[in-house]
Formats: sequence, structure tokens, C-alpha cells
Amino acid sequence: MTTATHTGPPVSHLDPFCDELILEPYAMHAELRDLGPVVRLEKYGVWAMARHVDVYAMLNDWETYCSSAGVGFGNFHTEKPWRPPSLILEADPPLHTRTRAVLSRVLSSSALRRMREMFETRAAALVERLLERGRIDAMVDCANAFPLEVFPDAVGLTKNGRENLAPYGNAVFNADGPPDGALFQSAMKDAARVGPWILAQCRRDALAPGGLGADVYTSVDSGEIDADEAALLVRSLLSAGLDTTVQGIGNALYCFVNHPAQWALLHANPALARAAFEEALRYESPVTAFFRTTTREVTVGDVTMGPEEKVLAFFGAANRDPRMWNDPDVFDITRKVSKNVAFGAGIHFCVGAMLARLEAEVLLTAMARRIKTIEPAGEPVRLLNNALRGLTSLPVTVTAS
Ligand code: OVV
Repeated sequence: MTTATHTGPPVSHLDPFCDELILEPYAMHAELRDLGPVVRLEKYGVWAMARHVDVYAMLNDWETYCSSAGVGFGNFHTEKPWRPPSLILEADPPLHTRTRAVLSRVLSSSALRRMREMFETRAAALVERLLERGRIDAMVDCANAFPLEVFPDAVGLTKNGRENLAPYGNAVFNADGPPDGALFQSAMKDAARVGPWILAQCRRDALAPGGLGADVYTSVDSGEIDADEAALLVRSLLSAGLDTTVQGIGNALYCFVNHPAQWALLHANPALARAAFEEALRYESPVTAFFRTTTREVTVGDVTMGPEEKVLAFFGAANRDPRMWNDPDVFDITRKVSKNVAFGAGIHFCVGAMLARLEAEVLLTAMARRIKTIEPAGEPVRLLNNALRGLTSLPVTVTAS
């Protein structure tokens, strides 16, 4: 007999922010998807979505699921943010519309076109150095090395202190997790240590002419934003521009190390590099999840959520949802992945996506042209981060074609 008794929303006792599930989240993702469109995470009193159709719909409804209360654990309406909120990530229209227009212009594909040649020269040189060594750490020597070489120059940062960029980005993403967790606590320490350098680099007089940072400030001259807003938008570049790309590229290399036939395919046809990066983003999404906050009572499926409730959107889970993708656990660089949510969706879709894709495409193309095989040469080491999925070490051997 079926009963009409109301049993309440599906509930999970899993903790997505515990070390074990950060390191190996995919079984949890499947469980959350199978429980329903919206699941209550009992431990934290927040909601979670893991199915593609629901994550996609949530990301496309900023009026119901706002970002201005923060995209991490804390609700800015009731808790003090750990830093002045981002004017683009942690903002809604109309503020977001204005700031987004500035960074959209600065990071547009036409603005980035002039960088491609410099990126290509550096990528080719890097690959020759890798081949001379033969045995390398693909995380340290490629995935970190390449963005660290090109991104700070693209922004127009001073040479001194660039080692502060990666710890800051890492801290920003850890700060999205539960505030009593060890990762959040160490993020606060790192941010206190490197934050002052970061903020100093956001000033107009610290940024080299012709770079992306200086370009943000041209919107001050045109009256679109004021100088304080420009500084915070440069801070967004420095927060979100490095670690994400590093992990995206690293995850792509990890995929290829584990799927040699796919590397052979890319080696035979380096023009697949851009599509290959996109499939790697789907298969191993570098940003695990972001929160939204409900602005009103909203019903999804059988579940009614109240206003001011936190909802976690699992990008990585949506990107492997069998309801959306054929054989989602197969890494296939020829598949069509245009609706993957690795960069988000809707008005907050990654504004730096074109720069990330350019860096990855250029590096993977240079590697594909010259490297015949890339094979495991030791145990990879996973990154422990509340919102970033990736590695800190990936020992490999490379052979030239
Ligand atoms: C997408 C993203 C991640 C982290 C920080 C920011 C953006 C920012 O705007 O500061």
C-alpha cells in the first residue's frame, strides 16, 4: 500500500566538505542525484542540487537564487563576510550588470586576441624544456608553470610577490566552505598573510599599461565604475584567474595520463585541443560547487524551500549526470559538451572563460604537437580544497614524437 503521508524532503547525512568526500566525491554525487532534484544536507541545514537539469535551472534563475548573500557557506544577510564582497561574483543585478559589463569587455575574445602569440611562444618553449627532462611533474611543471608565466603578465602585475597569487586563490575557494572547518581556518591565515600584497596590486599605479588590470581602470575614465570598484574588480581577476585555470589544465592532463588512447587522438589531431579541454572540464570539473541563497519561498519537485536558505549547486555532479550525458564516466574528447556547467551558467557564467580556454588551448596544442606519450611515473597527489577539485602533484614521463 502506498501512503499519502508526507515524509518530508530527501535527506543526506553525507558531508561534502569532509576530506574523504573532497578527495573522492563521485559516489556521493550519484547518491545525491538519485535522492531527488533537491536534497537536504542534514549536517549543515542547507540544500543541495546535483542533477544537471536542476543545477542548470537554478543557475539561470538569479531572481530566485541570488548571489549577493554570498556563494559560500555564510549568508551575508546574517553573517559578516570574511572580506568585502566581490562586486561581480557576490552581486546581483543591477550592480552585477554594471560590473559584469566591464569585465566582459576586458576579457572578451577580441581583447584577448593580441595575447595569443605571446602565449604560443611561451608554451612552445616550455614544452621543449619538459622534453629535455623527460620525467616531470605535470602539475608543477605544466599546469602551474604555464598560467603562472602568462597570467600575471597578461594582467600587468609587478614581478615581485607573484608567489602570493596561488595561495590567495586557494584561500578564496576554501573560504566558501564551512567556517569551523580546518580548510576555512587555514584559508583565513593564508589570506591574512598574502591579502595585503594582493590589495596593493589592485591599485591603478601598480598595474602595467596595456594589461588587463589597467584596462579595468579605463572604465573609471569612462564613468562606468569608480576607482574603488575598479580595484575590487582587479581583485576578482586575482582571486579567480589563476588557481581555477591551473586546476582545469591539471585535470585535463590527469585525464590524458589515465586515458592514453585519448592522448593519441589529440597527438594525431592537435586541433582538438580546445574541445578536449571542454570535455576535461566536464569530466573533472575544477570548481566543485557554489552556493546560491533563496530570495523567496520556492518549490522544486516535491520540496518547498523557504526564503534565505542556502542551496549548493554541484557543478561536477551535474556534469556527470546520466540523465543528461551518455556514458558520463567516459572521457571522450570528441563529445559535444556545450551545456556542461563547469564554468557555471546564466548571468554568472565565468567571465574569464575565454582567457582560461585560450591558456589551455595554447598549452595543450603545443604539448600535442611535440609530445607523443605522457605516462604515469608515480602517485598523483590530490588538492584538498572546499571548492576546487584538482591535484598538487602528477609525476609523469613524456616522450617526443
Ligand atoms: C568566480 C570567482 C571565484 C572566486 C572569486 C571571485 C570570482 C571574485 O570575484 O572575487
